[in-house]
Amino acid sequence: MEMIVVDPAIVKQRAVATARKLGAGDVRVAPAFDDRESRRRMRDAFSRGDFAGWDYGEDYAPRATDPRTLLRGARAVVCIAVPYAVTAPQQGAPLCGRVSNYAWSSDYHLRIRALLAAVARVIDEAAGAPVTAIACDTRPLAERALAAHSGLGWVGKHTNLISPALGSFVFLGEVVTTLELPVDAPLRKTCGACARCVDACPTHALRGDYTIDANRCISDLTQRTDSIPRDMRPMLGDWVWGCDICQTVCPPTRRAGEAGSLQDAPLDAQSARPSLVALLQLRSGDFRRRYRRTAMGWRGAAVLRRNAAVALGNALDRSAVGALTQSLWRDPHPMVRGHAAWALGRIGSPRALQALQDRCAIESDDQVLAEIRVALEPFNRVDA
Ligand code: B12
Ligand code: SF4
Ligand code: SF4
Repeated sequence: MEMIVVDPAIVKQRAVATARKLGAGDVRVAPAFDDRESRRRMRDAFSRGDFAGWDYGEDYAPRATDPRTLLRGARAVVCIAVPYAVTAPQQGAPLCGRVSNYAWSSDYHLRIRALLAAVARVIDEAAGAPVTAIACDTRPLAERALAAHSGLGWVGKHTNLISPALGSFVFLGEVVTTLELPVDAPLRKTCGACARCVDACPTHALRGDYTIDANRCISDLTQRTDSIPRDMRPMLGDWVWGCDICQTVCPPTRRAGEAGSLQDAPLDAQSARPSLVALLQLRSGDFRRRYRRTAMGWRGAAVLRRNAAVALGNALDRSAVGALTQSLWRDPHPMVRGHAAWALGRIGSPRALQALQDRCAIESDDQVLAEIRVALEPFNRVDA
């Protein structure tokens, strides 16, 4: 690449214009620096065990809070907020689950990485050399802290970044660069006395001091690959992937939705409100066809079948007993059979209990057997 000397303010302008043309709702620049304050917050969170289910190594916090570890010599970070769907989908089929709006359409990682790559190209071309690295979700980078430093918004009590104009239903992405682009000022804003998200969270995951116990967050629980703790299952309600409750009640996000500044309606009602029985019966081939290209595609079909079993247990609808019984007998994954047993125990109809007893006589997996035995205990039933 030929070295071209360009005014950093013009490079910034071009980067911003490119990002906006490709769907960014706001773009601002933060300095790349060693963010000790966010590192302290992160370390405190890890030592409280707030992220016990995540495999954050010892070096995660120092790397995530210093973009210069991602790109040597980095001086600036272009922070980009891309709005996504807020429009409530039509009511789905009877007995349908609920998918978080961030997963309604095609996988955001792919869309945003394409946007970030285009912005990076603009900067590289202006510099006449590769001077950028991009990040969205999967790289060790404290994206919300960076967005807050750039002035895109503030970190709310639900721990998401809130843009004053767009609310919090925005994805974040970054282009880290060694070019010294002019930086923007952070906002001086907090949630003040508001605590709507804290009160609305059904699992009490939010503490109200801008921290979260992620082990209790439905978003985390629906994405884990092992069993969902029994005491948490009733709190999942009909969520089968992610959760939007704390953001849906958030005043700036509500205002943004009402102003119509957000986009992306679901592909169809089925994407947002899938039939729970269909999800419970989802096989790998159908999973690949339907979900591989969405943000729900990374955990596999068994996780979705498990989540559908939990939501059916919460729906307490006897019409699901047949499908749950089939699942208890036929699902190849013991985790799914175990959660189907739990759901049958919750429903507790004579047919559901008979299915549990019959299976108990021949089930060979210890964990499934343990689930069946607990499900057969009368105290486990909702009407007990
Ligand atoms: C792990 C993870 C999760 C976990 C843990 C969530 C959490 N609250 O940390 C789970 C699975 C629960 C999750 C859920 C969701 N996630 Co998530 N997740 C991540 C991921 C990969 C890492 C987050 C992380 O490191 N957490 C550890 C904590 C300790 O670090 P942190 O979140 O960065 O928090 C720092 C800042 O908040 C900062 N901070 C706090 N207060 C203040 C104040 C000031 C002034 C400053 C400067 C900094 C600051 O200090 C903290 C420590 O450094 C990020 C992508 C990324 N690389 O950042 C996406 C990300 C945070 N997730 C995202 C989304 C969309 C979601 C969901 C909304 C999806 C859904 N609908 O289900 C939910 C929201 C749940 C919730 N209430 O937070 C978006 C958030 C966009 C936004 N507007 O903020 C991100 C940024 C992905 C992306 N690129 O768009 N997620
Ligand atoms: S995403 Fe749901 S479970 Fe998680 S903190 Fe928000 S309201 Fe609570
Ligand atoms: S609901 Fe209120 S407290 Fe929670 S993040 Fe939004 S503004 Fe802050």
